[in-house]
Amino acid sequence: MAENTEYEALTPETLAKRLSGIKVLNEKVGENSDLWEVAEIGDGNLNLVFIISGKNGKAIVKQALPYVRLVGESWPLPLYRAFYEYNALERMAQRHPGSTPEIYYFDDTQAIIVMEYLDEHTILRQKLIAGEKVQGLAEFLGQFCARTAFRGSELSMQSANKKSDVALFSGNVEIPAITEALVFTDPYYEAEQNHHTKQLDRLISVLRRDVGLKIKVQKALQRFVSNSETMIHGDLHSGSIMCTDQTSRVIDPEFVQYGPMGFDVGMLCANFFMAYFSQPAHRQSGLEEYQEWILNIILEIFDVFNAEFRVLWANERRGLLYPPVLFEDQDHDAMAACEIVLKDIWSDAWTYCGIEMHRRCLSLAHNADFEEISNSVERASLEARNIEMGAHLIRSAGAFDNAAEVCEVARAHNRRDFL
Ligand code: SR1
Ligand code: MG
Repeated sequence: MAENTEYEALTPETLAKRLSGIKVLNEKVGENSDLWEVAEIGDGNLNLVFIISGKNGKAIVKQALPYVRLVGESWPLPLYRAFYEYNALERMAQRHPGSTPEIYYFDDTQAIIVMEYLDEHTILRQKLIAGEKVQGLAEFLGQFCARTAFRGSELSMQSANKKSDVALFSGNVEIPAITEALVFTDPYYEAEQNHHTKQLDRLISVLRRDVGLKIKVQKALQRFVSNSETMIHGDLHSGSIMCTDQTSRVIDPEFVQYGPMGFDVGMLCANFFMAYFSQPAHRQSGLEEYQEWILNIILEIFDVFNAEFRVLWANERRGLLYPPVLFEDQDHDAMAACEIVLKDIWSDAWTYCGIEMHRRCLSLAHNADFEEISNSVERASLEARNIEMGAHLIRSAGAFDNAAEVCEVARAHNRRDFL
């Protein structure tokens, strides 16, 4: 890397000169950095993302900024998140090979990760807004969530490795703090940075007066901050997944921490439910068919997650939890224990799902599924369905036996007018 020993944000003008000495970029993009074309394509809330094109091909350079891009320099954010993201990507690649972009290079001081350019991939959220389908999406995501959950826990890891990994990631303090505030706390009171569609005023005020619901959310937050059972992506929404028509990859795990097994899959399902509820504003033709396709993704994620988790339970249970010496070796049914663990994961997941559905309409960082609806009356009516469904999930999370029951609740909310 360049001679800079102090952090300096890259620009499209400075990037080629500053990164010209990185061997892997010379291989992947081209030897003569004067010929590189550089564009800044970051549209997320936090970082700079550059695409470099050259004679040999393309690469992505992601650089953390020392503040929240969405808000500005008034909200400082540590650069060290790039270190955690890099380590998370390495572990995800081990736990689910091929699920993430290949990492070419990492520079701690400059908070830079150089990675594979995912040719022809676009952000899943954009595909869902555009009504596009992705083959194998649910299978990929169900397997990703199950494998990372299982293989990052003491069901699989040796205790010493798990403990040192928990210690490593526990340095990632300020980034999970964003989730603790924006996801779990701010939606439920009039926090300064919140905003919402005006027509939702009354519905939101009723929601914020529901003490029982707030307690359930706080209990979920308690588990989020204190239950370090596996390494979670921490921000697995449809903007953290890139797809072609047939392949998918997970990106952006800078919100990584050790946390509850149900968190990622719950947040993921929330983003499909939000895509589902927002669809009437994005299309008329084929609306019902596409909405059902989205619900089927959730059903399939649930089935694939459970099936994969059972396979891992049967074949890879090498950690200290539920050891064969207590079950198989004594002719006791280990799979019955697995079902109980799965039931708890999904009860947690539906709670996190409901909370994520709330925060994207009530807190600081909304999502394009709803934000791109310019007619505020229409947006409010669709967001109202989403918010009410979120509340239903938080209140009843433990009562669902399967995703089919949850999807039925979504269909019922999709037919109702809550304003
Ligand atoms: C201030 S950051 C806002 C949101 O963007 C990230 O992608 C996370 O979802 C975070 O909550
Ligand atoms: Mg992100």
